[in-house]
Amino acid sequence: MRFAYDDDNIFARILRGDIPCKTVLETEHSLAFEDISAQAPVHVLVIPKGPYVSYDHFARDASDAEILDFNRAVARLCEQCDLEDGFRAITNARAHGHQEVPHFHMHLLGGRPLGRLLE
Ligand code: DGP
Repeated sequence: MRFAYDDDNIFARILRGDIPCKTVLETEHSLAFEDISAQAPVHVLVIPKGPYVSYDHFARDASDAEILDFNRAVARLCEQCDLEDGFRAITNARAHGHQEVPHFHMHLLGGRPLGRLLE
């Protein structure tokens, strides 16, 4: 698969500081910030700082350091955002996944019972 990264996507602009965001956590390779249209009391987007379009792109091409950093950021967010009662981690990819922003991101949702995901 060929992944073409668009430098002008909204999360690239957030990473460059062109657009503000409410930062929840920043690490060497990752950034977490509040989703602009939160679907739950906790709705954080976790993104790598590198130019990856989707989860499969990130998992294939990111360095071990980036992948470790991202996953450790998720673990830290679970503590920082008081998600001990549970959470949902979702990542949408391409058209069938209804991905709107073409920079890999994980939605981390919690703070209330979220119901069944699939019927
Ligand atoms: P997805 O469909 O998985 O690509 O979801 C993209 C999410 O990004 C959506 O929940 C809304 C959020 N979002 C879009 N634009 C902005 C923005 O400018 N700032 C923030 N914080 N979130 C945004």
